[in-house]
Amino acid sequence: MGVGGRSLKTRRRTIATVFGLTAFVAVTVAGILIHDTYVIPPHANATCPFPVKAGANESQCLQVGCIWAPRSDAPSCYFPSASSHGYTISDAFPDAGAEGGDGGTEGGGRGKKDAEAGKTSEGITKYTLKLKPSSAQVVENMKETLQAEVIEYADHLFRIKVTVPGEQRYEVPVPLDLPAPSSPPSPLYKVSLEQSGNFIIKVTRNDTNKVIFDTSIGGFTYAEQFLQVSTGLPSNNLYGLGEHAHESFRHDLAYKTWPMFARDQPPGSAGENLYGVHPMYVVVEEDGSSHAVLWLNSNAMEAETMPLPGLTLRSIGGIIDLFFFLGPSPEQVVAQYTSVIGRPFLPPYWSLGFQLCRYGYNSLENLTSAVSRTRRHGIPQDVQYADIDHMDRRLDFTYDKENFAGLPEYIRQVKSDGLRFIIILDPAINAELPAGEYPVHEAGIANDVYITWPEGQAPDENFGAGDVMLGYVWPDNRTAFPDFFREKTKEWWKEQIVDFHKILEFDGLWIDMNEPANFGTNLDKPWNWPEGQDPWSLKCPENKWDSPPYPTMMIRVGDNQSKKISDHTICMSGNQTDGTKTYLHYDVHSLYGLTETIATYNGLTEVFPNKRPVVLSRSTFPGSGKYAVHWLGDNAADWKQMHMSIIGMFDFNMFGLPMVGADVCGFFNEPDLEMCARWMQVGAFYPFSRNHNTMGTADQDPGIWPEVGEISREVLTLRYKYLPFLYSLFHKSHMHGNSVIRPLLNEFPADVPARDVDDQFLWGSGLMVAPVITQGATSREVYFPQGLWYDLVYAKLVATGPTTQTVSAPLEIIPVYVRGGYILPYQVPALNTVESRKNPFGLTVALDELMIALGEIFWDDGEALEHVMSESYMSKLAYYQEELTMTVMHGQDVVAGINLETIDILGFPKDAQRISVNGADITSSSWQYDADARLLSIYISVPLADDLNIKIYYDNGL
Ligand code: MIG
Repeated sequence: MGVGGRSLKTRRRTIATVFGLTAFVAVTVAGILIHDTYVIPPHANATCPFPVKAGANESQCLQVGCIWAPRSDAPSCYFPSASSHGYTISDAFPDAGAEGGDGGTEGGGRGKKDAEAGKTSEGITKYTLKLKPSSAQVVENMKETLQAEVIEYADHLFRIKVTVPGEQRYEVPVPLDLPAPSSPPSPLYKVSLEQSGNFIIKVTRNDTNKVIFDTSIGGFTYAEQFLQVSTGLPSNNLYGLGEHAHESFRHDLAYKTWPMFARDQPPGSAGENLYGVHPMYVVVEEDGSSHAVLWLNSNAMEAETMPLPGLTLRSIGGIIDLFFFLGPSPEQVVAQYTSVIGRPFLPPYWSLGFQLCRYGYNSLENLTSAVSRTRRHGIPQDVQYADIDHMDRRLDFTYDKENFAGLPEYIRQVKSDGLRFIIILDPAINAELPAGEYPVHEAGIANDVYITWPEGQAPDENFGAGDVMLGYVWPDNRTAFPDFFREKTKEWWKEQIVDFHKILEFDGLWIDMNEPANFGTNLDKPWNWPEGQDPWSLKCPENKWDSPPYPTMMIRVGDNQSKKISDHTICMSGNQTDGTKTYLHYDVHSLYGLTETIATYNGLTEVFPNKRPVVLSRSTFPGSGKYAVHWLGDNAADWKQMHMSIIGMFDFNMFGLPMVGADVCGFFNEPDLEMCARWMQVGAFYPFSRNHNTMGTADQDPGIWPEVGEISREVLTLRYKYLPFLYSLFHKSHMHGNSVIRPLLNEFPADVPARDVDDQFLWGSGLMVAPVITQGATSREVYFPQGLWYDLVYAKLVATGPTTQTVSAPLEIIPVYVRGGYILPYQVPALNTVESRKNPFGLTVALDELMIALGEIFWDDGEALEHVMSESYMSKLAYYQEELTMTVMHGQDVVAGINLETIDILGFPKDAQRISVNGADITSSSWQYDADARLLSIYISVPLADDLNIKIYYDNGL
């Protein structure tokens, strides 16, 4: 049935509360609220961002048909409400009034549709929309006629797609995993697209009857190069949208604008658009039910928050294509989202180990010293990197035979000790070396792999490059940019990877600068242009793509020197092709990282057949999580950035890319001992844990300071101990789409204080980390949600939530807690995972109030591709009524010879009288009870591959 007047009343109340206005006029005619008669205050409407150039003044605002309503703390120009701006549904709906409201036009193929609504097939309903003559004319080329489709897939999933009939507009060519459209049996939602003839999208959550999406606030605009959707939100709890440096996880709704367009931009605090693009948000509704909306679009976009609460999304190309994920739990939202964009890949076990990198070792000797320092301090390490300074003149697929002489031999040698090696690749290929000097590029030209100018538009002087678009990045000459849409490019890239692996036996690849970055675009010359040469830079022509009418906020934030969307990248009019279709770089710019990631992933599977590849990518897009690890870019040694790294992890876990972390101890600037120690501690709980810094700064690997070395050894040893737990979480994420790193709200969505906690995080459900991220602090406040919380290291109950406690945390301590009710599998740690994987296992069993705990362990050989989609390597752990059972569901081959040896039961009330393992009593010397800690430790030796049943007899007073 239609949504009816009830929720509209709710909406009006919300507006009234926010703005303190009392002057609402609602006219009720026979129980029908007439939308048109609302007096909605302009500030409750979507911001009208035109004209952008000089900042709107009154006459400019009025000239385009928007409303001028100046206020010091808000924008001054607004769209008229949806009753005059936007579209009408060109058909009539006879039953609208009968539904007791504003004309519920059902999406979803369940009857009551006017035949004229369009061809309706199973699960798909189509509508024709007409632009109202009264609409604000904010930009030229407003579309007169649109087609809106509601496509239903499942109870929790539907899509609203708005296209222009008769026009082949660009649509994001990223494959999605969608079921066939069908009318779901019991949808969690209701969609209506019409109120009083106005095209207004309204989505209601059925069980709470809450409106979760409502475009009646105006701002539905569809023009050639400007698309906008604006919605009221059901609560202030807005999360997501990326990639940005968010200073708080929950969004500030005071009109913050966040541009989204892939850019080589270090995280700052001015709301810049960073490396990747993730146009999705999550809202936690008042009762904790949560939903997500993805606008699948790869053009330059921006999101603007509103205190209403509301959100405006804009794009300057493509189509409007909104996907709704109804949850209702925040974890279900992530799982539903990744079921569509692709489940996260399962990282090989070794990549969960500690990783060390820096830009500017400048010699093999400096690199090997860092590795030795790490070893000397007993700090576990699995991966060592070489950055661009290991290359010969910064040419991909080469190494510097002077400063890095002996690198191939060194890599082979450390590999035999269990260390892995990852090298960097940049997309920009030196295009100007003399013939015979750089076969990589010659093969590139021969195979036509590069992004080109549109036909006939290459500059007159193009330095012999034909129609290839040239730029300038790290090499000493102009560079060309591979077009990873082309089959030939993928083949060529794969060959380079395979060939170079014959020289340097890397284990994974790090792909940087893939926004793609270009230096000095539109400027006189790049900052690093060779001295003495005639100044030159890539200059983008004037056309509708390189100078779009609405360039988005991105030209006004950060270091956008040329004030163009091509700033620091290549020209928007550039051409790419998949062989069938030609794409404008304008449309596919933000997919550069994803396409390079896939090409690199496929190259690595060629080198390592049947092994899971590691590709670390800077630029990402929805779907990247299927292939990529991501680091949060060029942060700085700064306490605030340490905090933001936690928020960044939350964001990327929501974006379906859980293998994420920030540069530990900061990339730019130099940390002091205290900062690096604290950062090593929090970084030990990043899924991707890598210490990395920039050229020209002092070394900051943990062995540099003896104190940091000691602290790092301790905390990384703790990480290594619980890697089986982390690995099992990744498997779960891969199989079911769960997050790995979780904000508290994912586990406690109805807990109001938890919605704001972004300086604590969970590994899955069972482990909570509360790092110290404040200079000088030796204690911190920790919020413990509902339940029992045990200190992980001291195995002692410390809190019964919900409660906030001040906990002591001197420099050598990072507070980490196990949550009652969970079993964490662990393994005796070692200096790397090759060694630790041979060690015995243990279980940390943390009992809840009912003395129950659950867990699971996924165990395989740690790298084979074929295990990836299998549940058969999973064991379920359960402790219930004094009985611990482990049901093993995996094959035996890969775990043969590994034993389960220690079981720590936290929160056990008394010493045991008798313990039996698989039916046979064990001797009393095989367990130990610490009455003070209430910790029962049992020592056994059972092959991990076997089922297990442990029964504990004790005097429980019954
Ligand atoms: O503009 O390869 O984000 O991690 O060390 C610098 C050198 C280029 C940027 C990457 C950073 C890397 C650096 N790169």
